[in-house]
Amino acid sequence: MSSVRTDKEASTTLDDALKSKVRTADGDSVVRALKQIAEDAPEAETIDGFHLVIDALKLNDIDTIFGLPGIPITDLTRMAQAEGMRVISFRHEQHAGNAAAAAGFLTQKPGICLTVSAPGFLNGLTALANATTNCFPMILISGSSEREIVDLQQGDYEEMDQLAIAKPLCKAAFRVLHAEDIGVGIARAIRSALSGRPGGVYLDLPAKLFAQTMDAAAGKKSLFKVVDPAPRQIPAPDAVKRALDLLKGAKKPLILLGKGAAYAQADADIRALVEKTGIPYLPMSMAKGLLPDTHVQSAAAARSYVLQEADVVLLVGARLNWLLSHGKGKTWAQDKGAKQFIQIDIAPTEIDSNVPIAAPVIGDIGSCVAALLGGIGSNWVKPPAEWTGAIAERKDKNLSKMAVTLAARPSPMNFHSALSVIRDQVKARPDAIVVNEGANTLDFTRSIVDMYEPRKRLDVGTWGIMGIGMGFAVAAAVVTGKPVIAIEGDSAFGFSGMEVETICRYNLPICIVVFNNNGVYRGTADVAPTVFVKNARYDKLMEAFGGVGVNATTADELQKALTEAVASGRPTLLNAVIDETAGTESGRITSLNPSTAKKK
Ligand code: ADP
Ligand code: TPW
Repeated sequence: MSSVRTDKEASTTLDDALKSKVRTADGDSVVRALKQIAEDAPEAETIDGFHLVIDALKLNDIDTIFGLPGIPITDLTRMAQAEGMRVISFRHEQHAGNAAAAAGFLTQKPGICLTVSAPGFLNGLTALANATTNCFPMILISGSSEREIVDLQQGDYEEMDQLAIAKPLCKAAFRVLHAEDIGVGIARAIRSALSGRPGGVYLDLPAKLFAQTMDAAAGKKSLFKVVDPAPRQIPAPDAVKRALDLLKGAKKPLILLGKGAAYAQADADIRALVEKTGIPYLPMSMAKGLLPDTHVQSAAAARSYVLQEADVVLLVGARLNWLLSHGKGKTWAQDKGAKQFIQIDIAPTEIDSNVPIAAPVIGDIGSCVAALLGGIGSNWVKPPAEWTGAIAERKDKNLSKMAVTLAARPSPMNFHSALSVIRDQVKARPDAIVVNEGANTLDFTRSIVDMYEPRKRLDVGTWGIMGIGMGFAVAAAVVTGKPVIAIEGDSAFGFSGMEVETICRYNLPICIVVFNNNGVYRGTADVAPTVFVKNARYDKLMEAFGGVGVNATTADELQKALTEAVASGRPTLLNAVIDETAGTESGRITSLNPSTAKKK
């Protein structure tokens, strides 16, 4: 590492030179002395750590940084901007981190979040852990204090052993100490985030690194573009055959699509697999739109029935976690006879995590689905009409019932009447991206608002985490340029609400609809902790920063304002006034809540 002259070494040399020349000098001779030193210096062209980081990212086709400035990140963001990168600056690091995660999910490139040390780093860490939990590729890059001071705990400004703290919360964590290792550090971070099961990576860059300089040519040589960062993983032929044999023998087969399938961008083959086999399918929430929700084979409107009745279930990029009742119990009617699972996943250790998997197919979804398709010839027998007919019957019944509820226009609005308006708007603009969080607001939106295109729905994901709203919305608008409709519970919105300023600052085409029912879950309760200020006007928040705010008390008002917002592309917040008695505690997952479960 001796070839690298650190800033400290550089300034020491300058100090010594100055001291020797100006011991008795006045101001003018100091300037003259400095000029002389500069002229005497060898002509070698150098590059510093800042530019090596920027060049390494750009070389790997990363063109956007989400972050929040502070020493030394401010300089890095300024230089990145000057070098043509898009820098989106947030009001809180968690939202910058969430934006990076969503960008990773949407683009298959790791989203970058840049923060300062200790508190900034910790604020970004929730997003990093959430990205890892959801299998979204992102890289949290944080500035940090000098190792020498951190390790001796000498009390630096914002001192913290960040690498150690990040390690258990992400897929991989690295630190770069020397300028010539920046290329390798960025490459390892990118490959770790993207390969195999995607996830979050932490990259620790001590402040001192940015000011290090090295010979420009050697610096350039030290950077490289990662070759094939997410290598395909081809499933074993015997695993494919085992899966096909099981599927062929099924009387009541079901395909379950998860957000891994959405991430994989194997849209055409997934659709072909569903349509060629004729097997009914269920999308998990972020897989909605992989095939249009109105597709004849969608069993979403008969969800409980198909989960209970299916005999063979093909999981495509979906884990049998709490969102699928762990593949056990009443939801799956496991007592009625063994249900058999085929599971496509890139992570071999996911298999058997909850129930035994009869036919694991390990590989990337694109390759696995293509291999299954290859084994489905013209002699494929579609599922019995008894099965598909029974599903269709239940679907029709449930959809007709739902249509009546959606057509009602109660005053004040309830979740259904407000969501029927949003449902129509998304139908009219299927390219719009829906961001969704809350409890009742989440559950009702998921079942009522049909999606028509892949990767158009972003939500609270595997953790059911509140606070992703504005970060996800900003990323969706920035990386796709499409209109975004963020459907937010009033509590959920509060977690990231200050980012409306960010939305206005960048003039993003985002329309936020706050489902304002005066509290967490609902506005009436015997316990005060869940109740908010009555009749709050969230629309005024947006107006404060120059966006459009509308207080919508009827479905007609909501419809007009939403249509205008999506058409105009202007930052807009619609305060949708919802009946404060309409929600239930924890939405539809009351069974997870000990206090309400007992009451049942
Ligand atoms: P959902 O919440 O929609 O059910 P999960 O997040 O539980 O989905 O599951 C996603 C699964 O997809 C993870 O187990 C992950 O390993 C897997 N996965 C992600 N990307 C790919 C890919 N390209 N190929 C195969 N499996 C993938
Ligand atoms: C980081 C717990 C789950 S849902 C929710 C909270 C606080 C808010 C529900 O109220 P909201 O929606 O948004 O008004 P609605 O439609 O029911 O009225 N902290 C984090 N994540 C979670 N999940 C919680 C708390 C929670």
